[in-house]
Amino acid sequence: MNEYKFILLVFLDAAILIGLLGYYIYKSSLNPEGDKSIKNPLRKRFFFLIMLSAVLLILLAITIPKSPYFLFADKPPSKLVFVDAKQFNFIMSYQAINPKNPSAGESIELPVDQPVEFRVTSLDVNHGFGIYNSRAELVTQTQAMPGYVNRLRWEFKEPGTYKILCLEYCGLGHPVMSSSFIVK
Ligand SMILES: [Cu+2]
Repeated sequence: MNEYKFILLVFLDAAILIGLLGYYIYKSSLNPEGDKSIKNPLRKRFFFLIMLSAVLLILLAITIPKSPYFLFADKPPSKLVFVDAKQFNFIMSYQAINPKNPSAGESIELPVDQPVEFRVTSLDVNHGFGIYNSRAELVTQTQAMPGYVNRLRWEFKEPGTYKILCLEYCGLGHPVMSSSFIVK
């Protein structure tokens, strides 16, 4: 099971748990006089809030360190790829791209199991830079914005051909805006 499925499962379990707790408290509040064991309904509510806070704190503690913003922050990338998105393709190069005279780019090959860095920008409008594996699963992504350079670090675990798709509607050619690179 990969970590994303694990996180999803944790969230689903927590949602079910919170739902069950809420239902239990709702049921027990329907006829408080009938149940002599409930001396003070506020105590139950307080207990529920404490439990809810504990569950939320645990979830935050598990998921925040897995936030992609911290991924590979302490590892120097072994390869740098410059990406300039432009209606309607992606120009990729190992060298910085001159925005005034963008070249056609070059075909990119990246090493497996090593951190690499994409420096993504746009030459016209906002685009998305989504990387898909050979099973068409989204691996990682960032936005391509004119005037900004977004750094995307990743370590590819599987060799193969990865496809890049634009993830933001950028004009009539958006559906065909794609590119690819090889990891080996
Ligand atoms: Cu697009």
